Amino acid sequence: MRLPRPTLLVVLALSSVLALAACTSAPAVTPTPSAGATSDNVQISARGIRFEQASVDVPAGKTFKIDFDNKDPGTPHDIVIHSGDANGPEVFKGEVFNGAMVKTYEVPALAAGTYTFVCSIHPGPMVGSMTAK
Ligand SMILES: [Cu+2]
Repeated sequence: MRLPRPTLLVVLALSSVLALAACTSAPAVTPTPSAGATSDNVQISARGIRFEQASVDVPAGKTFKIDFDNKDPGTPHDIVIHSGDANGPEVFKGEVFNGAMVKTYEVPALAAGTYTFVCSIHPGPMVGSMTAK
């Protein structure tokens, strides 16, 4: 006995949806709305236990990425962002890693305002200001 034509179409549509779901469920990458916009990444680098940028501007109200270039071989650094000054609430903490190496941090959306970024390993000499606008 043959299936009525509309039923056959539904079965075909369902099976292609399932096939698509099976193909796309594997990657564990978090989807981002602005995928591939690497040129928009904020650039911060560290050399000689100092940040090379005294201040950086970042976009307010949306997630953004920081390319952190640790240029100190064998020396661990990270970037921690505090609201206001360095004693303010921590709003982001990046992974600590040894140089020389570049890692990209994904930072959650920050409200417009002023922030301070520090290295948690060397908070004295490694400090900079960040403006979200
Ligand atoms: Cu450091």
